[in-house]
Amino acid sequence: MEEVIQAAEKIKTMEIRGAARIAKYAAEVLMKYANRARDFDREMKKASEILLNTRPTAVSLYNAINFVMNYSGSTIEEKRSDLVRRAREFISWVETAQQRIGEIGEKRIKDGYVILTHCNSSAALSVIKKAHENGKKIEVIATESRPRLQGHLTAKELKSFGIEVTLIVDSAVRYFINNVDCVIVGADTITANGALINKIGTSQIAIAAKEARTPFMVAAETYKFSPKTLFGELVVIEERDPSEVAPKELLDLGVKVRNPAFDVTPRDYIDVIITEIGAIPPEMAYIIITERLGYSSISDEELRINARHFD
Ligand code: RI2
Repeated sequence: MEEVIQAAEKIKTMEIRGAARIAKYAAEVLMKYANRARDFDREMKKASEILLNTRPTAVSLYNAINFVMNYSGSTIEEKRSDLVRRAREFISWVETAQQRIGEIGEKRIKDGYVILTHCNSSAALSVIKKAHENGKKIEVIATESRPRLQGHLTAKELKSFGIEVTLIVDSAVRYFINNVDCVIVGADTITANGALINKIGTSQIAIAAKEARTPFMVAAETYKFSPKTLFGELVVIEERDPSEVAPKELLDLGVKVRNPAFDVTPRDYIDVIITEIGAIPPEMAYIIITERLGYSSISDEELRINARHFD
């Protein structure tokens, strides 16, 4: 179990981060651990709980773990090989979905576009990179994304692809929004009513974009849609340590610091969600959860048990 605990620590401290990356990593960790588990059901359940109790907001983690843990079989060997098969399937879902999102989303990017992005989203960057690959001359404005500065990762990544990028502080978004042709961000979770939960600051960008009539697009694989919200649960917004925001001397003075990692953008601000199965309006979230993720067949009670199991 030590390796699972270490893996969980990497997710918690954000050494491994990004909604898709943590989901894929959890599937990889479960797959490896399955080869070692002896008291199979009990040990796998324990491992999945440890991984799930790391970051509460990105539903991709919950969906990945549920997907992998939905194994069946009558012997331990059968269960093990079914779990490994499911983990592999999830990992390839992540990879192919991001590629598809790039192909679908890049059609929304015209030659000469200036695109604003926030934080560091592999799905959003897949769209931007694909547009560049297809010969479109584009420029990107990347917000630095306080407090963890994931915008630096975005700037580096785009630069290494040969894409022009300008880094700005988060509070400069409205200053630049009239120079921007479209906004594209990723998602940690999309709720049943089409709201987006993404890196803190996303909703302010959405407001600025709406005011300036700038299209606001979200790139999100279907495993970022939340089945739990269909059954009425609210998304838990992770609050991280104050030390990420303020220096010790300020904290020692007793200054109160709040550090929510995510915020909520209502669906009215979203023009389109680019998923691997198409460019859809946020109103289609319900259909994705029921028909694509298959949660129409699960009873309310089953879902509650499931949710409790992972609490
Ligand atoms: P991809 C990140 O969260 C950001 O909020 C980003 O928009 C989202 O995950 C999706 O990332 P964090 O882990 O899955 O940096 O598109 O807190 O890579």
